[in-house]
Amino acid sequence: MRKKTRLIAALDVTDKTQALSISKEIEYFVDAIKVGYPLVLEAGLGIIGMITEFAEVIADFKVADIPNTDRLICEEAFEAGASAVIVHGFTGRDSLMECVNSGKEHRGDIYVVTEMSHPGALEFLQPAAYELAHLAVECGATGVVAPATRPERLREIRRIVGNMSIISPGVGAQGGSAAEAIRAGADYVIVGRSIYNSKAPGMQAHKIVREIENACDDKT
Ligand code: OMP
Repeated sequence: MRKKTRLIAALDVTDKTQALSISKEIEYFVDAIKVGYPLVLEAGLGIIGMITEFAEVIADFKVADIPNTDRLICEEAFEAGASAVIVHGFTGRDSLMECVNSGKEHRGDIYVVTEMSHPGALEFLQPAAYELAHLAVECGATGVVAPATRPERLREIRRIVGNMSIISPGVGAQGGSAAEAIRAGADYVIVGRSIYNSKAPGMQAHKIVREIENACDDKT
């Protein structure tokens, strides 16, 4: 993924026309557009290829199954045009390795969820988050997903994964701040509702990009 604006837009809308018009409006401001079940279940897998006209697509399928099923899902996503797939690591090393291998075969990226950004993540995922980060490193994933809602946890996950890429959701609607996530070690922030529910998604994306730029300046 290019690293120009460090903004990934999560396009969780369920209307294809709206998805394409927002993609066009924000294309200049994003390094990637993340597409998941809400849009794909409504518009079909072909929507991934359509959105690649505007930006690289990350397929957020949170893949979490046995190795064979995981490989089949990753293949579908890459063959539809996605350049990255988000997967879970809690299914274990064999399942995750199958995703990583599929990524290598398709020259695509695999991002592994560590601690999720929502409150419920404290129940099961938080206790395992650092182990999941280690597992992502050991399996050779491209990067991890870590919470903008808990910068202190993000900072620790950065320490564990070294130079590995971190993409960080939870900015805006979930209460996290783009600037804080970047300062805590995120390479990219993921923003959904604050952009796609805005009356002017392009302007909103631009505003977040400026916030990220300022945070990067603070770090140097
Ligand atoms: P907003 O809360 O609307 O900005 O959307 C956040 C996006 O990031 C959604 O597409 C979520 O599914 C996704 N996400 C999280 O919010 N938290 C996580 O821990 C992981 C993800 C993700 O894997 O993208």
